[in-house]
Amino acid sequence: MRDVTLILPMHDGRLLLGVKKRGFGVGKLNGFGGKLNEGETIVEAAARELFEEVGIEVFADDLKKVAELTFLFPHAEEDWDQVVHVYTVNSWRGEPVESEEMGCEWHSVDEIPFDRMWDDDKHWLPRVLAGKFVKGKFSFGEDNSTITAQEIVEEA
Ligand code: 6OG
Repeated sequence: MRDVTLILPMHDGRLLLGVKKRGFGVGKLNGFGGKLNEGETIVEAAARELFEEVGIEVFADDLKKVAELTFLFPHAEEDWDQVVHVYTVNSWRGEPVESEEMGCEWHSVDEIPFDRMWDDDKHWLPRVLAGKFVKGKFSFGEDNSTITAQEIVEEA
């Protein structure tokens, strides 16, 4: 199953999110990230995606892994299934800026608009925001959007 990155920049009790403008998950509010290029490590890919999608530069060491999520789409093509490696980062260079792929909006961690996000986010993101490491597995139904089964394990 392919490895994918998802990065959540955080500052002052707020989370940087963006509306995905094209491709997988179009229209949904999400963190930043995507597939690995050939020869890249997961954190190298995460840093590259952050720069490409929202214009900020991070050191790989500043990325903190906070979750590993497996998403299964039994009603879609097999390449939809993926393992998403989620990181937070609270230190970067540059100002976040909207790109062709992603919008860019700040949200208070107390008021995350889960209704604009993937169905799984309301289950794992609050735990990550509470400082937990989360391992999760989510299966999606025929609409490829609603969760039909889930397992979540929290690690301290
Ligand atoms: P591209 O494949 O377009 O990047 N992603 C998900 N994020 C959340 N919150 N929930 C999901 O539930 C997700 N499935 C994928 C990983 C897709 C981006 O979307 C994330 C990547 O950051 C199913 O390059």
